[in-house]
Amino acid sequence: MDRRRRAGSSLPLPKGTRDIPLLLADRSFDRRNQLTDPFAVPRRPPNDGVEGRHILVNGAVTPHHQVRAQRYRLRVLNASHFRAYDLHLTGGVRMVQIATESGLMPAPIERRRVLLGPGERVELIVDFAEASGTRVQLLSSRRGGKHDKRGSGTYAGPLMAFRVGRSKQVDRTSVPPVLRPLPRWVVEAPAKPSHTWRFTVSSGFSPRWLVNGRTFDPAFAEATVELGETVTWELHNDTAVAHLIHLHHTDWYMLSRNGRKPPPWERCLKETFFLDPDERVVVAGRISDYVGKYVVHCHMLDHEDHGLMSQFEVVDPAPRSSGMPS
Ligand SMILES: [Cu+2]
Repeated sequence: MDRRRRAGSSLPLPKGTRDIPLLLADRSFDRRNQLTDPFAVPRRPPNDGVEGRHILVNGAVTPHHQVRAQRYRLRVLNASHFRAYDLHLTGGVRMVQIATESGLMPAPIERRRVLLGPGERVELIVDFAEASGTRVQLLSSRRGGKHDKRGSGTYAGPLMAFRVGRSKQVDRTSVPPVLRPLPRWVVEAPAKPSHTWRFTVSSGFSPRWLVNGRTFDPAFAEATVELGETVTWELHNDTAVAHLIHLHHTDWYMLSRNGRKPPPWERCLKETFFLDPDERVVVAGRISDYVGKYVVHCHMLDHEDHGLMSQFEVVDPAPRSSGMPS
């Protein structure tokens, strides 16, 4: 984190009070405004997603924030268990994405809407000079079409409001056209996946989420990788609900989504991938730091708790043959 922050600190992006973290989480409360137990009613896969009745932004229900008519950097994290959001701003105010949960992107990208699943993060530059003297709402909407029918619907409603000052402000910030180049291993990654992580759900009275036919077993590693290797893996959602697949150890780069080039905002480093029903993505990562077991899991926490987690094991590279007879 420190290294990433230093890498971006020389850029002319908004700082200080114009750099705002926004944590989105849904929670339910009883009549005395105390948190309710989300697990009071046991739920089973595939219908085990717990949703709160209220959406909180930094712990408050539909809060407002006073801003000046200037550029701001909004660091948005979806910390909900299960809910996804399809974000946009009212009044036609534009959002320019500069970062994901893996830090700065190679270049900024203007977004009309931003789909954000649990565990995902985006950083958006918003220029409130486009809306001086008005109230700009941050909303989430339904995605429309098949996405809302198959257990993967997004929240619909207001999240918070920005009250934008009227007076014109000098703004010395800007969004540079180049933010952070991709690491070199991205172009060296094998095109063909060496392993597929396939997500399914078992049947019967006590169904569990499965990864390659197996529910989470802390003693088992599904794949072995050598330290220093760049691996290419496929993630395949073979279920009827969305999953947010999160891979530990390193940042990952998406090579394809459903056999096609990923959309521009996914051609960057990420560590959590939104997979709608039947979707397949191919991702590459350089295994660079430590040996040991690392998890791959759904970031919808109810799914993870009900088995949607697996592991890969990073091992020291096999000793190269010295050419000497033993
Ligand atoms: Cu899931």
